[in-house]
Amino acid sequence: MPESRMDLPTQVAELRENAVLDTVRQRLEQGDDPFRIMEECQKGMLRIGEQYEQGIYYISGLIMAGEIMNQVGELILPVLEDRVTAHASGRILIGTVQGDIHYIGKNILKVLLRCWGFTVFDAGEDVPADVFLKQAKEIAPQAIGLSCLISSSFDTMKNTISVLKAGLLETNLSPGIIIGGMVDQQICEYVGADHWTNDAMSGVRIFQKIIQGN
Ligand code: B12
Repeated sequence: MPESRMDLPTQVAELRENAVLDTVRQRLEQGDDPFRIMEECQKGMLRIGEQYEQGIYYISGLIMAGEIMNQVGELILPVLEDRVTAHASGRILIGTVQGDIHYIGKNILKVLLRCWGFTVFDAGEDVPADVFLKQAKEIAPQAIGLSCLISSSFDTMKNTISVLKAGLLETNLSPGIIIGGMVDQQICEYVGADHWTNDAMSGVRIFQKIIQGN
């Protein structure tokens, strides 16, 4: 099938970089919902992940997928920033836990949170627990978001949460902790987080609830 007739998730899953970017540009020009476009790209990324597990793609496929998603982000995020007007306010610290360098989802979350009026501090990727704690003490966030996409970092995430909880006891801070990425309810319970999601927009809603409840 010619790549221009493939749907967007398939273009992403087949790493058709130019076709993906053309489709995203066209759909943005037509006024399509940027969230929907992002969701469709994420679907394609999930397929890439599955094909990587099956040995159809190698690490180079993941790298290429990351590059495509970064470029999609460059097209979509400014449109999102223009569309959404800020209502909320509050301080949020986010970062990807130690051992994990995935940042695309975290960066999408950061832009969305800023669109919704939050002040967001991004600790970056591969962030050790003591760095999260140091930043939390300096920034005094009402909520903390931890991103994690690889199962080998679940224990790091668990450790980060216990270091944060223990370290903040002596302060008057008790930020809600939300985890996101390749996580679920079971992992949320395992690591001792307060909430979980694998969708940035529902993440924004959870942050709103936590901060409004403070
Ligand atoms: C691109 C990619 C890479 C790129 C990352 C580029 C970058 N710097 O970010 C590169 C090539 C570097 C990479 C490396 C690796 N990767 Co990789 N990667 C992917 C891939 C294909 C897409 C990830 C992505 O960006 N998705 C798109 C974004 C938008 O989605 P998202 O991250 O889920 O984020 C959304 C939500 O989850 C949410 N969100 C994310 N974080 C947070 C946080 C909070 C607080 C909230 C509220 C919400 C939220 O918001 C986003 C928007 O809705 C996934 C496959 C997949 N299923 O996703 C594999 C995947 C995550 N990688 C995997 C693996 C194994 C690896 C490597 C170990 C490979 C290797 N052998 O070296 C290394 C790990 C390196 C490391 N130490 O971290 C596995 C993990 C499997 C597992 N169970 O552990 C996956 C699942 C592929 C697979 N199915 O096997 N990878």
